[in-house]
Amino acid sequence: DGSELVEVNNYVRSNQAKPNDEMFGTAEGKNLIIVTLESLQTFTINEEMNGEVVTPFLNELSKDKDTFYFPNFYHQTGLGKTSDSEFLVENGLYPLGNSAVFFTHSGNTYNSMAERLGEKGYFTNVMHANNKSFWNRDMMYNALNVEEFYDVESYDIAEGQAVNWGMKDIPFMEQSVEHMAEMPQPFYSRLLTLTNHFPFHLDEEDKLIPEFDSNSGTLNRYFQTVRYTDEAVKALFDDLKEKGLYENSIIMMYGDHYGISENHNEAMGQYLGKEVTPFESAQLQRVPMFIHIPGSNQGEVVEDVVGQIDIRPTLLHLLGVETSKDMQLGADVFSKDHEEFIVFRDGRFVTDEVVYAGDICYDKETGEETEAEACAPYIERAAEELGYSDEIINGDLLRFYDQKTGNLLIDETTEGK
Ligand code: GP9
Ligand code: MN
Repeated sequence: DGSELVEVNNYVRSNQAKPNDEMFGTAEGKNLIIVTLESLQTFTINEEMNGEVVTPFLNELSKDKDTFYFPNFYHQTGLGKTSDSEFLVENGLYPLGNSAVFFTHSGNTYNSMAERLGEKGYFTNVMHANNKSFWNRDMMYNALNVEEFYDVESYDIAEGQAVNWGMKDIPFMEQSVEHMAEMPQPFYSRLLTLTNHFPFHLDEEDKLIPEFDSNSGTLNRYFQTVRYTDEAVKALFDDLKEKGLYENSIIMMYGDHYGISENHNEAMGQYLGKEVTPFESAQLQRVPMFIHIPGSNQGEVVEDVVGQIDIRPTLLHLLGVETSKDMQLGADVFSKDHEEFIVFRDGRFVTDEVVYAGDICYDKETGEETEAEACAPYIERAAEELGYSDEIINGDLLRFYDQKTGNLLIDETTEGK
């Protein structure tokens, strides 16, 4: 009957972070472009592989005066991979631990970011050159109130423009921007890239750097496909400028999840020059996040520990949309109340001081095992945070919530009975 919502609501309200007045509304009325960078991990950013720069464009962007770059941003996805990251972005809730939420809960009521921006007059859409039913996206996007899905049918894939899982990222960017040029403004577009996906295959002409030289062909090729995706992001920026869309847009880009699994620890250790312990594995769950606001001039590298759960409040606040009544977890990364405590979907967590992984408490600075007491208070909180999110999804609790007023649509007199 929705009575569980009382406790969930109390938790959400007491964990809310107030927006930062200086940042709130700084991008009001602008288009929002979110780019999901397939399988992109932070260990490739501002680093070299055998003397080759892997992400030249993103490196420059990370230092740009209009970019906030977050090197300590963690993914929080589970079995649903890309779709889990989409779920986090849209809802500010965690995906589920034992299933792909896009498949199992597309019939739920949600109050997505797309819905909020739609109410503000935005044209909301997702662009991804794959079959519309992959990850059950067509169904879930209806539940999320995404107005239009530009799926594979919306793209002309010429000879030589597909590799690996489908359309190459560079022509995808070009045609996506052509679609944007036709959209009513302001728009909210989410672009999902595809080329940097396991097993990381490329045509010869798209190999811009050599392979790595470990015993893992997967890791060896990964650097090349990352290098290609970097070129595609550059193409996106160029195309947006050419179509006159750049100035009036903010561009947020994030890695969806890891590309290199623990099966490649030995090769990964060779690249990193150190053994991949549970501590290092957790740190390898960092994926990059960039918030690029043309003309902002306030850009910086933000070292705080942040995660995908924080995206929704952060972006809505930048666009001048209040979220104090929203049923979301996570916090605006620019808020002074943002707490450095990020929970992975599997229960591991990271704070500014510790990393908890493999049931071991590590000192974040040294990577050495530290006393269990340093992690103890967070273990329960991590379970609680995931538990409340799961309750919302499993109980379809947003049915009983009016986001506009913050009212619970339940009979409070029967509550607890
Ligand atoms: C498929 C793309 C990749 O459409 O999103 O999916 P993934 O395997 O990364 O979840
Ligand atoms: Mn993915």
